[in-house]
Amino acid sequence: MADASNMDGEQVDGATVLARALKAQGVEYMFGIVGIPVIEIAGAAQKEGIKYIGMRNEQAASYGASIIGYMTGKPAVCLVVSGPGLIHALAGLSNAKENCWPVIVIGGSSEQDQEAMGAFQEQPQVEVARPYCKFSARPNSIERIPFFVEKAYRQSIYGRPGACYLDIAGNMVNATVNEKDVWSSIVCPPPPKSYADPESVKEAADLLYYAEKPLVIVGKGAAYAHAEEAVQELVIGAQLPFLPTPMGKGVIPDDHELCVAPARSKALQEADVILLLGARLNWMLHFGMAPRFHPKVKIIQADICHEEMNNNIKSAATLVGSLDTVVNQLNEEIGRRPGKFAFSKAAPWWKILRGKIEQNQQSVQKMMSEKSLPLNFYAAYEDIQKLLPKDCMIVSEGSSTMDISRTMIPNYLPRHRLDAGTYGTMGVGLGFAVAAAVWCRDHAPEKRVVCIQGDSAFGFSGMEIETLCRYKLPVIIIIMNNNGISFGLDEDTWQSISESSDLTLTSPPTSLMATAHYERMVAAFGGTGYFARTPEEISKCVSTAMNKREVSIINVIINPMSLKKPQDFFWLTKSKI
Ligand SMILES: Cc1ncc(C[n+]2csc(CCOP(=O)(O)OP(=O)(O)O)c2C)c(N)n1
Ligand SMILES: [Mg+2]
Repeated sequence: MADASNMDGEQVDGATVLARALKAQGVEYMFGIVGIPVIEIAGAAQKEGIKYIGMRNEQAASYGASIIGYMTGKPAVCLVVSGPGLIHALAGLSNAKENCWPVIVIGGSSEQDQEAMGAFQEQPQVEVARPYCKFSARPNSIERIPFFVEKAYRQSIYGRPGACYLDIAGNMVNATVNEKDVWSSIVCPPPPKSYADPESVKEAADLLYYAEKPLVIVGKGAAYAHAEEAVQELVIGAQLPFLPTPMGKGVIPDDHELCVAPARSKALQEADVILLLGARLNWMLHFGMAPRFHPKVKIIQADICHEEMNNNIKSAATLVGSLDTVVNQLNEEIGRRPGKFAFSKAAPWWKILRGKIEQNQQSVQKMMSEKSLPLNFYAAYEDIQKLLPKDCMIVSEGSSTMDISRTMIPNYLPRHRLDAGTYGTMGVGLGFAVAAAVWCRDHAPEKRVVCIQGDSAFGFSGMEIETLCRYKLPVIIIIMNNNGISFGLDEDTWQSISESSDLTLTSPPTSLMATAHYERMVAAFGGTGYFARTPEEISKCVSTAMNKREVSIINVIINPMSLKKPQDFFWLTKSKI
């Protein structure tokens, strides 16, 4: 470390060196919770113009930072204290890793000369973070901090995006060095574009050209890559049936006639050629295996990551590269082919899919029209979705709440559905909502953020309603309250067993308090709460909340035994091998 007394020139402290390095790379947001030894880092970041969002739990802070990465393709920072602060943030690191989102977590850590002595909150933090990170490191001097920042930034967005961790020793935060000795880093350029092998592109075009039952699956990798224009050109140009994954929704609007989401199971089971665009054959797509997929299906994979190719089953064609460029290559190749594709709209494949879509729509229609109280999810969602603006950002988490919202709440724009994702993580919702709302405030002030959560999901990070109110972020939180994790007890049963027995022995492990008034919580911070049981009350509350620019909680009472359609409920278990 430089000795200040012997140096000419400006002295600069470690916090400032770090903040300037982050700013130089283009970091716009820092989420976190401060304490020893990172308070000065948050202050220095603000001084450089990085917006600091103080959260109530590091889990939510790390989720918030990572969703900025997904939405913008640039990492945000999550700033945490040593030991337990970092341990809480591992939630967001692992969630980002599984979802392939860029994020940089920065943890303060104990002083270097107290290493192994039992220092305050001492923890081998670089090692603790490493399993979830593409890069986990501790700068060895203040002067070299910018080198590490650039490397973390670059690693988070190059190749398959992911999480990075930087450990800042407590003694480096306030110590000063001579500014002229500080490492001057390059500003990380955007990820270089990569192209698929033209031979593979030809193979893929042939497979699609001769397919009788083609299907395109649009994943969140396509959304992340901003590939919507190329994907729309491909799907609409060749009139291919498509299916979005939950967060791939909106790359092509859900209401497009080529969307076969209501015939999902049938489409997966019978398709003979499937093109995967930024979607992985993991549990969400039943590993690409029979009986959920046709045993002879030919898979074409398009993905940024080599290692993802041929995962679980052997693909017929592998297109490795940036999603937008790869799809454009495919468009060009398809454009060179004469005549029509085998699967014109009159093809038997379309008849099969249309039949299934109609059948499914009828059964959904039936559930929507059952308006007896307490309402089922479909009936409640019908009234909610009518009032949501087409451009709003939907945050969604829960079990039934989330799965049914996938069908019932349409998305029209890419990167506008933020949900529990590949890791199925409950508790992400409010962190996502804070981040999405801050981003909207700064970049799309007319856009609303609507956060639809189960009553269990809301509870994981419920205190972030104070964060929303503190920063005046007018998020509408809709709690689909069915008294539990997927289901619960009705009010009378709850009342009677709570009076007559020891609930720790008798209440079903899924149950939460019956008809809890979550909406009352927000009044403590200046927001407005609404309680809605009937379709009329739902409509009134949603439209009132939409017309105000404040934090709202709408507590929607759902039948505690209202479940998904049977095929949706067992979609996960059936796929197990
Ligand atoms: C971090 C984490 N903890 C626990 C779970 C297990 N889990 C799955 S869904 C869920 C909550 C579902 O209940 P709710 O949010 O009320 O939605 P509902 O299905 O009732 O609509 C839980 C706890 C999880 N997925 N993630
Ligand atoms: Mg619930």
